[in-house]
Amino acid sequence: MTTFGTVEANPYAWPYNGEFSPATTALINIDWQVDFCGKGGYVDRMGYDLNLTRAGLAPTQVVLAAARKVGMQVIHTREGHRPDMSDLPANKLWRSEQIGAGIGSDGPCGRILTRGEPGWEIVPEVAPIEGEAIIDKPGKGSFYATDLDLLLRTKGITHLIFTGITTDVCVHTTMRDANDRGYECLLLTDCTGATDKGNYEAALTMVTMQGGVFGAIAPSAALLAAMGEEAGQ
Ligand code: C5J
Repeated sequence: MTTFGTVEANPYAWPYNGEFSPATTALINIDWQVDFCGKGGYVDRMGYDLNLTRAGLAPTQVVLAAARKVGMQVIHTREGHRPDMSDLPANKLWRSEQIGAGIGSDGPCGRILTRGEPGWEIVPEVAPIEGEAIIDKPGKGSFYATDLDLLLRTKGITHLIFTGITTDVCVHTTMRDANDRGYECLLLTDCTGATDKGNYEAALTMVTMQGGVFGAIAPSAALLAAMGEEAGQ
């Protein structure tokens, strides 16, 4: 079984147990959807700066290629609701309407955060390929109301590496839940972004508190170095 040494990470060399293997590690790409980083999508409609949520796309492409090369499991998630909105909590609908981007309402990319619509698709730069699992989730966390945990345990996955958007919402919720479930988690700092720079920075800091309360953080170059790859290749 191929193994790699530790990643130079913060606040500890990741993983805690000294090495990781592509056979037991999954790259989890969270919500790289048009709705979160594309023109006319949900985040754009709310008036946030797309440069912040798009910033991690290019480094994520490099990590994705490296993960595929070594045969690591790659799992993609998408946030979205059924077209009849039967899985949309009333308070989530209300809140999205308050900010002018009502979930299920029509927009330039189709109905906002609605399964099957153009805005709900993963952007082409990091689109899934044949054989990669896609988790469709109605909430922020990727474990809630999905079979992600079942998939991971069935494949014997114990270590998770995260990219995606947004750092402070869906990435954090998923990473926190994963850590509670015993998965050893690493968040790649340049492969994630938030709708607010301060929240992005704070979310990264939160991971590192208490000796790595939710896992560790590292730039993608550190992961690639541990895997014997070079950034930008
Ligand atoms: C949000 C997400 N921010 N993917 N979703 O509503 O972070």
